[in-house]
Amino acid sequence: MTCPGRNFVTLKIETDQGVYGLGDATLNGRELSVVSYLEDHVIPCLIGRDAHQIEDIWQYLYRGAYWRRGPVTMSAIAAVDMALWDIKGKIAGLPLYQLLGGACRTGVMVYGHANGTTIENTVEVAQSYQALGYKAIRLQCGVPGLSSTYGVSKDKMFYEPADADLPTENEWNTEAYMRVVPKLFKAAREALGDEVHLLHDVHHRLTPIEAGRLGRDLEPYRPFWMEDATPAENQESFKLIRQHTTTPLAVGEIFNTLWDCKDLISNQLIDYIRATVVHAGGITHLKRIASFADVYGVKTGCHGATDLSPVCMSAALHFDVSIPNFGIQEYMRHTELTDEVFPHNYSFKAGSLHIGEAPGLGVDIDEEKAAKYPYQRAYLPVNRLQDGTLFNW
Ligand code: CS2
Ligand code: MG
Repeated sequence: MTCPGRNFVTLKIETDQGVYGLGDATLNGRELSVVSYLEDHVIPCLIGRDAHQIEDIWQYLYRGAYWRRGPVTMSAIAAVDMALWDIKGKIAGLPLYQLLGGACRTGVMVYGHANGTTIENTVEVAQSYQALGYKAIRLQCGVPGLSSTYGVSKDKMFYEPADADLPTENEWNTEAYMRVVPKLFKAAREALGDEVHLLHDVHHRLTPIEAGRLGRDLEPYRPFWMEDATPAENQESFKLIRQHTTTPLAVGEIFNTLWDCKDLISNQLIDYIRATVVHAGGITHLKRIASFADVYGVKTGCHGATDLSPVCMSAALHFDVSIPNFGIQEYMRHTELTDEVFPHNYSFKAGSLHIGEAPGLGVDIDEEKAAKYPYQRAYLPVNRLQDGTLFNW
């Protein structure tokens, strides 16, 4: 548990041969639940096992828990899985992607986050990302009349929504939001040109028909995707969105198993699956999801926010570079302090991340530095309509 500006949970598995592996177990706002799940329920069962038996250990932790699925359980299993793959790569003397079938591409295309309080300022930040070489940029801007909204922060290179010891309250107005996003995309296309990929995160805030309308309003500006258009517990609801728009749909950063997205994928209701290594059971399970998605022409678009540690980002890049149906990787940079605690090999060049050739994941943790930053409780915000109704954040 370390908090170099934000909380991260890291699992370290040591073998009796002195080789160790790392896994990210960070669940934003519920970190201590995963620490307890690991320390009190998982680790006692791992002592003495053969670290090479990655699949058997995955099945043991998934089926053996009886209480399957859920973000806490699957983040804990993910951390064990990442650490075991890290160990296997180190013992083999190979970067992990070589054990996953080798590289299918020369680099991993990423998207950065341009955000601003107004359309003008968001477009300016987007131009600075374009100048840095990004080929894909997410656009999030303030909503006139609202004091706060998702995705807009004072920091322009990273975004940390877990901002207080108790949940801060954001306010929301769907109509005002739906008026501003098409204007944002129109201005961005005019300023950035036709080639750059433009993305947007609705963050679970529309009804299916509203999402259909926004998707249609954005079609002239050809978004790369519209993310989390509507809450996805009811996978059926994406049929309604699909009936009204050809704007590509992405969903899944809060999913934790294939079962959360099986119907969305097999009915081709989405175009990108956003499930990520740390919250969807690790590399072993995420490869299952990607293989299933490949059958239906659905690509990956892994979540990669600041609250997923450099350990997860490293694991994700080995996954991204080695699967046939890679789509895009989110890349919210980490602070310098975080990068000092988690030295890593990946690097950014011309719009892509490159994982490097170190054996295993290619990331480490400086435990001495990590110990200097104790846990600081931090919650994600809650969101209310302007009449006080509790809504989706
Ligand atoms: C967002 C995240 O990156 C994204 O697409 O949805 O910022 C998300 O809100 C945070 O990861 C939640 O901790
Ligand atoms: Mg998102």
